[in-house]
Amino acid sequence: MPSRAYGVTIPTNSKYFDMKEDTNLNAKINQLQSLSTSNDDKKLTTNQGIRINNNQDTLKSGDRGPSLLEDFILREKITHFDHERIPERVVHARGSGAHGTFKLTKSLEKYTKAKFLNDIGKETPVFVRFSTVAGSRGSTDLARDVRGFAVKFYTEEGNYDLVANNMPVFFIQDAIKFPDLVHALKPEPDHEIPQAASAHDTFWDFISLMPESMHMIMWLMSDRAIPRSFSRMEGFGVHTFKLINTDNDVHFVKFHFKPRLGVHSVAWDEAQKISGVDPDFHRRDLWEAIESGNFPQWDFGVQIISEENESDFDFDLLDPTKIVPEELVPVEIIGTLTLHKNPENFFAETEQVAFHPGHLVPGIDFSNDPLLQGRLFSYTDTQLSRLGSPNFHEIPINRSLNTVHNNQRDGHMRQQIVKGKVSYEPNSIGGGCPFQAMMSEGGFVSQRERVSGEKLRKRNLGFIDHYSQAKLFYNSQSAPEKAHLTKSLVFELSKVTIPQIRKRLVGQLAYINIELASEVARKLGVDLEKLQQPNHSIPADASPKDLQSQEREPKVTISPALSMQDTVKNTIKARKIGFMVCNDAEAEIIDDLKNRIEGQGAKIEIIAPTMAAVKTSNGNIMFPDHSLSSTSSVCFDALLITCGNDNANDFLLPENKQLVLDFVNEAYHHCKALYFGPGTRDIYIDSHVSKKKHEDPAVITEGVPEAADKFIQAVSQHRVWHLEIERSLTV
Ligand code: HDE
Repeated sequence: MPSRAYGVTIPTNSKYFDMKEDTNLNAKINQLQSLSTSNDDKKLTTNQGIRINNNQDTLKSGDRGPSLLEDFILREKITHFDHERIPERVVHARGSGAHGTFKLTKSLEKYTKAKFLNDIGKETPVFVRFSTVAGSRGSTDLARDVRGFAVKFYTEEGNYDLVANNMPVFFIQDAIKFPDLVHALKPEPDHEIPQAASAHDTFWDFISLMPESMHMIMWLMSDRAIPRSFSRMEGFGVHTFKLINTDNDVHFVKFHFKPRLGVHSVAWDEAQKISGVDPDFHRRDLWEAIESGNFPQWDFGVQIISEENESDFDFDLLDPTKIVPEELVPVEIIGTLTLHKNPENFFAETEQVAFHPGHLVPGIDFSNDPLLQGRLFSYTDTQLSRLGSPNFHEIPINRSLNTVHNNQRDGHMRQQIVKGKVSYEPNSIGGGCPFQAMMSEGGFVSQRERVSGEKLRKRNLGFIDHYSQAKLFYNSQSAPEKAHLTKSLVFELSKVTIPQIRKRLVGQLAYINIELASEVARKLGVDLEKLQQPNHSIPADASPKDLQSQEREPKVTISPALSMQDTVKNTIKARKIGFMVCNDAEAEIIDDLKNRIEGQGAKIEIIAPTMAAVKTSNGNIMFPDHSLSSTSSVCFDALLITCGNDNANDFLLPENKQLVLDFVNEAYHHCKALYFGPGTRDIYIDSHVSKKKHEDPAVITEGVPEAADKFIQAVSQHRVWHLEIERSLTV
């Protein structure tokens, strides 16, 4: 039915309504739909359901006032407005979510009794929230930061949350240091600067005194911290968890999500510009990808380690600053995660969703990782202050598909109406209900584990080696990745105002790689020779004998899985390509390129000199998506440009030419693929592209054989990072 607002009729066949007609329903989405409402064709009411006759004027004494206190409609509206904010998350405040499905492709029955991991083909509804860590709710998506990758599986046995990140390790080994880490990372308390950035004194002060962070720092300074999109990030459970089967056998497990589109990132210069031009870049990408049917997908994988092999590694499996290299334990792919539906309401779903690593189902259990153990306390606690009530599990997005039956009652905003007199156990009045479930009936039983030991605050010596895996990460990077990592360290540390902190950090880098440390030292004006490095990794009470016993030769020194260079590069699906077009441009070429590119799942957006319609050579009209001044090259993965003949080329008009050159030059320096179509010779000549000295597979000019295929191939490669220096020399 068409809807009307102020005389405007929105046809029901518009894109907006199409997306509501969902073919991707699952049990959770059905449950949510039964709890949602729409205002279409309804009369305006108060919260008490009374129809409102005039929502534009306050009730006044005379038409010039004063306003009357008795105006309950005004009071209700303003009171609700005054209270419509809730505290943002203390970390991970900025986030974007989507619904989807997890489909099991390989049974893990041998290892776990968790039903959603048993039957091949089983589909489990999920809600996933991606986030940055440091910034507040309104901050930019492109901050250099870790990304949260929190997955709520609505299983038939209750909710299972895998509250993961896009990096497989963490800054600290023990939960007790988390508030210190976050205080150091967040804006400084005196002036609340900087927003969503680690490049400041307090963060690097803390890090320079925290050698266990050095492995994570390698990840954070790499391009993994500035992803191209959420759909091109990996996800990692970080901690070691346990799987338990029906015979109560235990296996350790590490969880992985591997993106079908590969792991790809933007350049740091680009990230900073995107933050200005489109701070919602990742959120928009996720939304648009789902709306256009380009559903983001990940392979879900596990690394399984038997209890007997727990001590086989040169690190402790409980240490969250370590990975289990894939060369030692391969990742077995067991299923596919697909995101296919955008939320209907950001606040109700993405903001109110409450994750918790302690939301477990039978068959999955924690390990004794001291970081994980602390998280088990934190997440319920934080929901109480953020969502305001122990009934947060009743908020629609948090509801389990399995119905909830227990004797907990009352509290702020209780929704469920539990019948009967009984809310205690044992009881006879209620016939003993609700009954405890036996293990065979799916009752959760914690893994039986022998524990003993003195009560003490001490770290195990197996956690001491802070540098081997930082080295492993650095050594596994390609040359351009190493260069980016070095540059970002220089950028971040250049923002540090206290020289002592810079020196301390350079000293830490020297334990990882001396060339890296020297290069950073040179650019910061630090004299590496003069640095006397205390080894902060040695606990005060460790004896030299203890330390010697910890020096173990790492089994893996290079891991190709850690380099984005080795990622998937065979698709242009969901790429966003800018097509710069002006009047008289050859229609045939535009149509051909557009059809081919869109046929492979990429999206073309038309950029014209202004928002005025463009008339192509055959007289057809094209409506631009952007004008030269309303967008920027950083919003696109690649650029195509085509114009009319040189006499009538709007791009060469004085008001446009510099903007066009900026577009082209910037895309070139960010190592993107460029296609120069007919009529673009002058632009090509005046741009930096023409100064190139060597063949460049990602610069395609009209007329070369199979130009369109070559362009598509270049886009699928993401970027020509190996040509970055060459491309920057053309300025
Ligand atoms: Fe979190 N973390 N965290 N964290 N975390 C939160 O919970 C915390 C850690 C992660 O989209 C908070 O609901 C402690 C590791 C994600 O809603 C809070 C410690 C990993 C999200 C909290 C950690 C994570 C959070 C803030 C150290 C990767 C966003 C709001 C002991 C495996 C979830 C909230 C979402 C959110 C505490 C460390 C991932 C305060 C105390 C390690 C993805 O409870």
